[in-house]
Order: sequence, then C-alpha cells, then structure tokens
Amino acid sequence: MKDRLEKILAEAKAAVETASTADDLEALRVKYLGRKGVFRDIMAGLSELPPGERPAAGQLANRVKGKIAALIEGGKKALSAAPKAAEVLDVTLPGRARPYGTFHPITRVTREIKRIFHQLGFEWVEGPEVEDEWHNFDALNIPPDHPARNETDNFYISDDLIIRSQTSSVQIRVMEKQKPPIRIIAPGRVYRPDTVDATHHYFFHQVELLMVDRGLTFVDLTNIITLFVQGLFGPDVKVRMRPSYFPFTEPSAETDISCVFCRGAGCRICKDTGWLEMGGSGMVDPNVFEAVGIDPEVYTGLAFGFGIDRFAMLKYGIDDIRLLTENDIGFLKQF
Ligand code: 2U9
Repeated sequence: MKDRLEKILAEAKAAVETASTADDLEALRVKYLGRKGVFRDIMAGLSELPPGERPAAGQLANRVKGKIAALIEGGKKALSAAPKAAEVLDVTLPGRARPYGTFHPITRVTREIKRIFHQLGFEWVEGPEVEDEWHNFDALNIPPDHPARNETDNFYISDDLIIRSQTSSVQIRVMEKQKPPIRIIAPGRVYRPDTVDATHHYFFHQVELLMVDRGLTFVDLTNIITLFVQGLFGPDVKVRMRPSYFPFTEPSAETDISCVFCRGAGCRICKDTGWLEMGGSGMVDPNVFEAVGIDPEVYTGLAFGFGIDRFAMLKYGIDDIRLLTENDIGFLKQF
C-alpha cells in the first residue's frame, strides 16, 4: 500500500506541475479526490488489508490525499496569480507600427535657416518676447511719436512693456553686450494686433539678421540675402531691392525674390508680377549704433527682417497662414 501511495503522489505531483489551466487542475481534483476518484478505490481497498495494518494504512492514505489536495489548490492559486494568456507577451507577434512624429513646417524652415547661416558663420541668438520700449523702439531710432508705437500696432502690457512686434530688440541686446564684429540671426515669434485672415495673424514667426563689421556695403547685404533665399528655394531665385524707409536702416529696401512658382514669368501667386515680397532690409542707421555705443565712423552694419511663415507657405504651397497655428493633424501629417 505504501509503495502504491508514493507512486500515486509522484504521478499527481507531476500532473499538477504540467497542468496549464484551471480546468486541467479541476480534472486532476476529480480524478484523485472525486466521489469516483483514485482515493475512493484506495479507501475501499483498506478493508481488504489485515486488521492490524488498516489504521496505519488509513492514516498514510489520508496524508497523501491531503498532500495531493494541497498540490492542486496550490496550482490553482499559482495560475490565478499568473498573467492571463492575453497578458502574456507573445514575442512572435509582429510589432505594432507606431506613427512617427514630424517637424512642423515652421520648425522645418527655421532649421533650414539655421543650417544656411551656420555655414555662413552666423550665430543663432534668442531674446525675451516681452520687451521694454527702449529695446523695441528707442534704440531702433523709432521716434516717440512714430506710428510703429501705436497701440493699434502693438500688444502693450503696460506703459513701458510690450509683447515684441519684431525680433530687432534681440540684436539691440547683443550689441549692448558684444562689440563688433557681429554676425547673428534672431528668429522668433512676434506679435501684432492684426485681424486674422489667410495672410495675417496676431502672431507670426520672423527671422532677422544683423552683421556689423568694418567696410560692409549694400552689395554685401544683397549678396547675403541672395545666398539665403537661394539656399531655401534653389540657385535660380533672384533678388530685387526696392527703395524704402525704416527708422532703423538707411538706406532701406523692400526685398523681393523672383516667383518660386513661375520663375518670374508671372502667375496667380505673384499676381503676374514675377516677384514675391519677402520683407525689408537695409544698412543699419548710425543712430542705432549711437544708441548701443558702437562708433558709426568705424563700423557699418547690414540687416534684414523676413517672415518665416511666408517662407513656409511658399516652400510648401500653403495658402492660409491659419493652417500653421490650428494644429489640424490632417494638415500636419503631410509634413
Ligand atoms: C537692428 C537694426 C536693423 C531689421 C529689418 C526690416 C527691415 C523689416 C519686417 C518685414 C516683415 C519684419 O517679418 S516682418 O514683419 N522687417 O521690414 N527689418 S530692416 O533691421 C534691423 C534690425 C535690428 C539693430
């Protein structure tokens, strides 16, 4: 009887270890411990033993039955604690495709601008978006009564503080700290209380350039702008400079490029002129140098200010500036 019980315990232990579901364990419970199970036959068989052996055999049978019951119960507990099949990581399954993010068109163009001017030896500088009147107007030779200071053209926070309307203030801050030669570009967000439509927004992105050195001329300005726009739109693009006026530059120019769509032949985008306005440029006005303590008799400077949003809209054929700020995933997924 002892040998038989030990063999049954070993078989039951092996069966519990290979059981992989609760149903398997329940089947083992019925097989060994059920009304018609293995131990019913064993207990029935005790009466066939000599009377003197029955008590010990019965105790041993009950101990083995208890061990098997504990093994099955332990197996069920282990299974209930184990991760469900659905939670088990099946490494043979194909990976889930994760959609890749992309850079926003403004970011793409800004990075392209950084790359172009890095190659030309310019440093990338940033500055505060909340500015004081000195850095946003006075130091830029903008007279106290100039319309550029109007509340209709600026977001005033207080009498002296505004949200910057151009990034020129960054150049002022650099010139207050650093003496020439200076080669910087200052991209960033600027704010103007404009009515929002397909080509205007109350904030947009601007890139300004400032170069200060000895002997710089208007030709250098035109050449740097040409290198810049050809880096963005290709080597066939031409630059046109039309006389203009800005308080912070003299001479000043409105800067155009040959239409990147019709290459100058005339089309709907360039209103059949063959040219696209880019922004303004000029030689730094001596009064600006005086304001920051740079001697205009020794140094000359060149600068421009262009809209990054405009570059992005031309480069990617975007016809409404509002698409650049509405975060429509259907629009952004194209880039
Ligand atoms: C300093 C001196 C001169 C930067 C310049 C413009 C002309 C200009 C606007 C065009 C479109 C900004 O993006 S826009 O709205 N800018 O027309 N900006 S010259 O001249 C400077 C800048 C800093 C110290």
